[in-house]
Amino acid sequence: MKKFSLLMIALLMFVFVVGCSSGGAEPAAPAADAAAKNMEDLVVGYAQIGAESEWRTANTASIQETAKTLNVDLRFSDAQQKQENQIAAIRSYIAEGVDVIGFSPVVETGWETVLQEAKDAGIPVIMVDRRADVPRELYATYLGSDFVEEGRKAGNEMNTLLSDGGKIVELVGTVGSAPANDRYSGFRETVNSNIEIIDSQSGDFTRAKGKEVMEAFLKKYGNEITGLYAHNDDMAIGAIQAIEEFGLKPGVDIKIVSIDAVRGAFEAMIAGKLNVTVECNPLLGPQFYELALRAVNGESLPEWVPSEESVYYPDNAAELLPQRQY
Ligand code: GYE
Repeated sequence: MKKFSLLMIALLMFVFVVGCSSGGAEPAAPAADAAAKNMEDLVVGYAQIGAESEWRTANTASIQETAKTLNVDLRFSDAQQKQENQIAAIRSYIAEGVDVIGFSPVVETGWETVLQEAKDAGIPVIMVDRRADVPRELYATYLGSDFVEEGRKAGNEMNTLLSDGGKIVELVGTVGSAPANDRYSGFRETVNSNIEIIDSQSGDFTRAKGKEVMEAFLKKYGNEITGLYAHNDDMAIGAIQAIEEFGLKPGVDIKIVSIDAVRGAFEAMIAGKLNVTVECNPLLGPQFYELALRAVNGESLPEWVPSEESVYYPDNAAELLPQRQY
């Protein structure tokens, strides 16, 4: 009986496949052309992390504005920095049957199940900005920065600022996120051994938390602190306030290196309160839709498409600020 039904299923599948490929009154077009979609045909689901930083605001604007320009049908959600909200959003895009899903995984782990669901539904997934730690077959490509390299650059900058050594504190990004993990380890690859990291705590990539954690550091270590490494500009900007309220001069008494290169960082450099910012480019919209279209049209994409970045200093910050797009 079981054998018989298996045979029936196989037969039915054969009839279906043959029927689909050779039947119909229209002459069969080449497979690639028949499947090819244009930008304006694309329905994209995008599960954003939240609005925790200036960087994120610029990133969201780039995703939304580019969709408008390209006439892409974008379904966008903000997970308020909660993984469960992102998973729920991805599930709803699968249920809606979008063509492609983009998302920035708030943390690296815990995505296999939902990404397998997308794969089973035949929907390609593009990781944007942050990476998830999942097998290669569960995503089409990853578009984003080399966070380890950003950490290395920050370490080198701290070496220059504190060439005689010093004691520094570190404001870590969101615990378990790719940029926090990588900026933490990259920094340690290059920072000199005469620079002691006396404390390291998460400020969750926000100004408010950056300020709060810096206050605690200052209370604990006071004037001992000669440097601060912040995993993003927003936390550095929050910390700058804490340092001033404590009665020390940010950028002078405490040398500060941070990452992102948002406008707020340029303003802080112009005011002499921030020493260096390492760039992390949030304007990923154009590249994202390009990759989305290619994925939907069945192209296989590289595992990683890196974004280009630089490092900026106070000496030409005023000159560069007007050109900054974020
Ligand atoms: O550096 C930070 C944001 O994932 C690269 O997230 C991004 C980071 C960015 O909140 O400001």
